[in-house]
Amino acid sequence: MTSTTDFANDIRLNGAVLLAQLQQLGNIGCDTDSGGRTRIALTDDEKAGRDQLVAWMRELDLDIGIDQIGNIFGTLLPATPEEKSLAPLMIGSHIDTVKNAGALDGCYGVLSGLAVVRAFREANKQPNRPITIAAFTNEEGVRYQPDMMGSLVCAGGLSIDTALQTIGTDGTRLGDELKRIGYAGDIAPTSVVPYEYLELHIEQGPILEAEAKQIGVVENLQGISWQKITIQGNANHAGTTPMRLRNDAGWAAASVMTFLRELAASSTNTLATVGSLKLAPDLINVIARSATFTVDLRDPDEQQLRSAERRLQAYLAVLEQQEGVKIVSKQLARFEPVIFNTRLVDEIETSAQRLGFSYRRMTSGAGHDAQMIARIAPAGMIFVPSRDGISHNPREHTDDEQLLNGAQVLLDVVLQRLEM
Ligand code: HGY
Ligand code: MN
Ligand code: MN
Ligand code: MN
Repeated sequence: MTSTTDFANDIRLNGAVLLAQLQQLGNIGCDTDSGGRTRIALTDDEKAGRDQLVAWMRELDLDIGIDQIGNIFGTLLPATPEEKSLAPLMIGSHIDTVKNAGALDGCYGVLSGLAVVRAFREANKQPNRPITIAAFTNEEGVRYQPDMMGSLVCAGGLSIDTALQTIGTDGTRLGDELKRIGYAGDIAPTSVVPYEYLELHIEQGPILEAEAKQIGVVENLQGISWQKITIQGNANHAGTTPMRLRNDAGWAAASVMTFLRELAASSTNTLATVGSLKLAPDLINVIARSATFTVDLRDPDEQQLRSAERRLQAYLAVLEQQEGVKIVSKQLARFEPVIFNTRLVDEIETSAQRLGFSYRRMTSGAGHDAQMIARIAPAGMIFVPSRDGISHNPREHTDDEQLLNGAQVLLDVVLQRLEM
């Protein structure tokens, strides 16, 4: 019976392959001018990324499954039938990106999961329970909302039928696109229930770098509220219409943005973002007939998030009266804050200590698939620093050494959780 240390000593991370695969995956859908890559969910470029991942899973001789929402699972099986029948230790994240993205968001967690199973393979060892690497569909949610959709369906938070019917911002139906790229699998998403779930991710924020910490031990994730707001006013001549007679949808949208900035400034942790704004008819000398924009509200405290939503709705009601416009808001996504499983959080902290890394406990500002899987299994997250705190941007970067630190902690936690 090998002790954990003997067993663990044989199992070593192959950092070179991990770094090479991050580079290779990062080249798929890459735009040479901006240096960013765009692999928006269910596009041809994302299919190319999926195909590459599946090829790497095949090289590791993993048991591959695709579920009905296109989540990709690669499993390293144990030796005995009893062990094979156990719920898997799952390591997951996503490989879809926003537009003009960095190479690490999501991909780092999935490929580090491959690195963990590669360490077993190269040491010719088998785990005592299945280890499943998951790449969840449409984590970013930029084309089809809500975001984190694949893991949400896996966690039973959205029915597969509703998900497949989703119409994207480009008018396409999610189910058709999934079929078109050849990833409409047959596994029932809710049939995949992990024993525990781990996600390694770049912080995508400035804290670890500012405090010169190597590892983030994530205790909780913020709540997220996404809305699409449409304001209908009256198009009119910019030169002949007195200011007091206008129903200006553009001005109304701008006043909501100012209101949101003041709301966030007056609260402890609430963040408010209007990331997309379209005016029509979008002409220099015509008062805007309509404005369509998105609102992204976040807060680690559910009551604060609800209060921000209520205050926004109250402001919109007053604005409708004052400006004589019609305002409709549609909820695109709504996730409550999540507190991670303390046993796993403690395990991650102990691993960081054992490996001699500086670390701090922290909240995740971004949403992650772990937020969904935490509904069905104990989940934990590990962060590594982001240079200048930048993400969702081609300048996203984490040093190789820091990337390997995170993967080391992931491997160590896996070995501890398997108690091999
Ligand atoms: O928006 C988010 O935080 C997630 O990455 N979709
Ligand atoms: Mn991500
Ligand atoms: Mn992201
Ligand atoms: Mn995310």
